[in-house]
Amino acid sequence: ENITIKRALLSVSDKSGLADLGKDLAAMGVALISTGGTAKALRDAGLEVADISEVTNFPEMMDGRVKTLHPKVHGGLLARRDDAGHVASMEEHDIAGIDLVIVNLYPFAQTVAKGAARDEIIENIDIGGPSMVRSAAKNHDFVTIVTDPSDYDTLLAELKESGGATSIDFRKKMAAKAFAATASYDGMIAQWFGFADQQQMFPPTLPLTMSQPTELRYGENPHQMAALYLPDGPSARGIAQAEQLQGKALSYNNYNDADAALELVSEFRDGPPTVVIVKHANPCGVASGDSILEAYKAALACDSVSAFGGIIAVNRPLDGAAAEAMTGIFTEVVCAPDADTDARAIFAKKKNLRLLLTGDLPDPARGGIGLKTIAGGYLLQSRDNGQITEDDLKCVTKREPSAQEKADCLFAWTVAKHVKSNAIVYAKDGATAGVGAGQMNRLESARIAAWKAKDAAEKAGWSEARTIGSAVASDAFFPFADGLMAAVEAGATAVIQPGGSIRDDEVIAAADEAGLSMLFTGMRHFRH
Ligand code: 93A
Repeated sequence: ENITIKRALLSVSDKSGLADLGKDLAAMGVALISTGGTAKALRDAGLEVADISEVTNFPEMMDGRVKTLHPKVHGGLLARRDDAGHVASMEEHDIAGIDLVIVNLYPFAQTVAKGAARDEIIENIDIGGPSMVRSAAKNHDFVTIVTDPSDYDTLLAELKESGGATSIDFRKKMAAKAFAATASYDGMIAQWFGFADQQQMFPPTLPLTMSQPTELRYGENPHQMAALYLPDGPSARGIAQAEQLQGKALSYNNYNDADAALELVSEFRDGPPTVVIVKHANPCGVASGDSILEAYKAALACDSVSAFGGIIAVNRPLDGAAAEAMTGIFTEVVCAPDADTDARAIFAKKKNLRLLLTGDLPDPARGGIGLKTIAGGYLLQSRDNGQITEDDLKCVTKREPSAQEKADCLFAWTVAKHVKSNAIVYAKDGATAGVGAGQMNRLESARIAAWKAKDAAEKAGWSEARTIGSAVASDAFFPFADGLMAAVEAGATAVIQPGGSIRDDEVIAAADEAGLSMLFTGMRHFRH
């Protein structure tokens, strides 16, 4: 049924297009009611407007927190005009019907985005606006609701076409849009609470609101469908926000691997130039150096076989020399905070290589959540943002580590945090020497890492594997001495691990006997 618009309530934060809309409505003989700022804007445009306080017989109060929350407003919005009881109530309480509502809400997301303080953010949680939007949308049999300035033209076209009325189809469509708008608005607020008080508030409020998904070519395998979702409100920066300069769209696996690479290199945000090479979400080479070029060479030398088709992340803007070296073998994706014109030109020639610019690297210590599906449910945990410093290390052996051993221990430990468990990482002079990932026991990871280091030495023509004189990190404690002994056999002289096994004494004794220096971190980094 068509409903003629006689009385409209306008209350908008985004005042774009307002004056023109007001003029057109007034020209059609529609009476206008408005809240403070909106009324002023309409008057400035030469229009006649009734203040909401005239309707409610109450002043706008409490800094505007209470403006439209009144039965004279909500009665006018919610009354069914074809219901005798409702109509009687309107008459009894002198409530006039409102036929059209033009509302958009306090700019909550924009206030968060500009880095406002908590008080200002809270003040920008709109209460009266969404209430009017929901009242009008619920009563769309009789009331038209428009929440998006880009719909003003559609509204005017509708009114012109129907002689100053709207059709039920139009009102339904706008009501659906209105509920979507308030749902996403509240979703953003809920998300902000979780985001602002990450550590204090757990479990966080779900569901999180998400953008429209971007479809990906396929999932982990070609027979699986896949899509990328971005949070609708505030979020940490990450691979999902990176700017892609060239190459075809990223695949599901590319996103997953690039995320792993960026997360690991971010641990070195404040460190020397560092390069991470990732394959199948595990690092296969990580190194720090005097330049990105030097670091890349050292990272590649760790496992040049696996690096083929890998994903690289760096912690400094890319220059031409590093870019040139990186194009020496096939690489899927390179992520960097930025790239200079030389680097961009070199990559531009490699059509299949995707260059992602991330801007400043994310804070490795930030909060956040990890979400994983299991059949019939979801597992959620806070992000592994655990970090240790030198002060947290406890030497449990007779021999203290040398400065270099300690530095290599910390380096290996940081890498091990980002390797699938069981993780064993050998490192020497700020570069990984061997990475053992994803085995079902720690001994095998230790053996595989050592074997790979030997292989790398043969390929590079070095006289010995770089595990000789290395530091070794284990993501969880050694339950027995055997894993440790495999590292000793490989030539490691220093060990870093959480400690905490019931057989720690046995493991410490074995370390002392082998002349090792062993550090306990007191923190575990399982990653599955
Ligand atoms: O502070 S509120 O939650 N309380 C209210 O009663 C209320 N009524 C409308 N916010 C309220 N509004 C919002 O004010 C609207 O959603 C709109 O965004 C804004 C318009 O204010 P003004 O007309 O003063 O610029």
